[in-house]
Amino acid sequence: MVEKAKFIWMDGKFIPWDEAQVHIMTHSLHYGLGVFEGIRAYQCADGRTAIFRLREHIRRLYDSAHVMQMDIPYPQAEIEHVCAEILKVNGQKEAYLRPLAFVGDGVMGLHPQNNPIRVAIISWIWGAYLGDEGLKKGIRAKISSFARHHVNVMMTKAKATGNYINSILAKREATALGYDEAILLDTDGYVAEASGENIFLARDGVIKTPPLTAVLPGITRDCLITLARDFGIPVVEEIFSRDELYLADEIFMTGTAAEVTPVREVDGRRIGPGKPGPIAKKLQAAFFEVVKGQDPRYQHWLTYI
Ligand code: PPE
Repeated sequence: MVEKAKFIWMDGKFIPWDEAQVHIMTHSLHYGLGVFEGIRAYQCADGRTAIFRLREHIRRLYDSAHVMQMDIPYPQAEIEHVCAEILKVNGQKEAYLRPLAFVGDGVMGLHPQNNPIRVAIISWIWGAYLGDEGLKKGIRAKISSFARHHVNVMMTKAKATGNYINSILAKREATALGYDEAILLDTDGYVAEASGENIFLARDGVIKTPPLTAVLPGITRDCLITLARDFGIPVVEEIFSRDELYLADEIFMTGTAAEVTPVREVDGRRIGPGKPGPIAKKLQAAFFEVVKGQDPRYQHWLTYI
């Protein structure tokens, strides 16, 4: 259960958590058109709170809305400002921020041209998405029987609410079979991403991740590519098949919620020695230093509150 915070920002103002309700005729509830973000704020080593890559997340929110032809009725700067404010009004030193834009009520049917675009920002405490043990020891994943969206069926560059039905189907299937996470292939059969994370493999000292075709352009993915290259580890963005995963020395997944989570098994095959490898461990440690403000090279990724 999500623990309630004091306030939620909705349609321009802060209101008590329990009052953030919508009408059943809310268009997005019926047809699944909405766009959202997930952003983490961390308490830094010096005690201050910093939102990680706020500008990039809000930019992606507006990009998603643009793709979906939803006109968010606030300037980007205001949404960024509210993300900082909500942490203050809720007294949170660390939190997960969830901006959500959706189509309100008005007409029904598939042409909701004049229905209002509504916006909410929620902040709650979210621990390790794939478990503390998963972060430390690695998780077990399964290739899903569900394919990731074809690029002309859903708009995969958009973080759209409806896109996530596919993720839920995959996640349910994998967890029902006793795995921690699902890995989805694209409609050509190549590895795409996990239900809520981008995916990377390492073999012989080279990191590989699928190109940005059918996958979400992950902001954590971008961080990991940058950090790896700074360490001098080569990174290629290239398509690859599921058996390359089986043969990897290391695999890890990245996402705002999942942070950097190693994978120790795929489809019953042990990955490398079956525990997090040196590259995943090094990058995970570097990532946590960056988000906590301990790496001077990446201060520009932090918005201090
Ligand atoms: N792919 C998908 C499908 C995805 O949902 C996410 C984030 C990513 C990649 C990584 O993107 P980024 O957060 O920018 O590095 N998934 C979000 C939602 C998780 C949820 O269950 O809700 C997240 O991590 O916030």
